[in-house]
Amino acid sequence: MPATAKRPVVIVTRRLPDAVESRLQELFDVRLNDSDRPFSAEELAEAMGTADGVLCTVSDPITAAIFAGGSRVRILANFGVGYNHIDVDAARRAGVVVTNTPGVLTEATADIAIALMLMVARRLGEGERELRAGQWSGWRPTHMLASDVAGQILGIVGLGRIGKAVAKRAHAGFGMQVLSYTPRPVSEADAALLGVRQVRTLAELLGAADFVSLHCPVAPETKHLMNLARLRQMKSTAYLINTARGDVVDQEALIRVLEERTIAGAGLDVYEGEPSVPEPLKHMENVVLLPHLGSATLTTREAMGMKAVENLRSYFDSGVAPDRVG
Ligand code: 8YV
Repeated sequence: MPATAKRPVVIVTRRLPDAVESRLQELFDVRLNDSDRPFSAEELAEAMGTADGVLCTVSDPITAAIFAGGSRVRILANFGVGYNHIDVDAARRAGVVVTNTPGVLTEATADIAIALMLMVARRLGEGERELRAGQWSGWRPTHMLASDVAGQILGIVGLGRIGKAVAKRAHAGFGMQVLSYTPRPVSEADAALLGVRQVRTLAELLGAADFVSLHCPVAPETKHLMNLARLRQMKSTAYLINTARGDVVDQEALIRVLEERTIAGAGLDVYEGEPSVPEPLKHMENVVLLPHLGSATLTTREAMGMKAVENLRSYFDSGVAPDRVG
């Protein structure tokens, strides 16, 4: 961009790591959100009307109505790989490009999936709560006996970047037998490298796995993929792990199978209707609840931010955004 050119106006909906905010200030006429308060629907609509680019996050539901009043915005640079909070068809109709940040949060998110498996199976949240409450009476052979992780069967639903990174950790690190169900199977050679056996049906995976870990995006085909019938296909000793999106699981059905002990427990990082989390889940000892921390390391959040910045910069300079999804 020539130094004399008028700089594009970019509105950023949430606080970002310092390095990312500094880079945005270097490149654009940027409006940061120092208060970090989420934008209301009215504020989002206003941003569409006043900015050339909006850097948004999962906490901004960008519905068709947001574009209704007409828009100046040309690009929505989403900070995150999942973009189900953006009505991409409405953006396209409004002539607005949508981008995401793939690749840079794979390892951090895979780590959290493994952490949830360990936490829920080994009763780590429960143990820590007991100790902090002053209820730990000391070591004893029968205290808080839990389930094994090493050597168990892990079923991965969706073998994209994050699913593969979880498979590698589970197979190489924990000696787990890894099954995967994915609409786009990888080659047998790649599956062998990952230590994964690809199964043809979700039912086969659900019936065999000790842990079912979700790694698919939300789309019409995957909304409530884990419904009551599918949850009931899981083993009664199995755990459900969700670091993908809350909407992939029918949350009411999950509460029901947990209450009925149809499955052994769940480790969740994402919810339907975040940040609200249903009360019954908060009272279950066999459930681990994290506040959407999948990508929450400083280096990852910086890398995500820099990717969003690069999408904006490249689009304003050349009309091409590297991570265009809509
Ligand atoms: C992000 C995520 O922190 O990238 C994603 O899809 O779920 C998270 O890691 C969040 O989406 C930020 O917008």
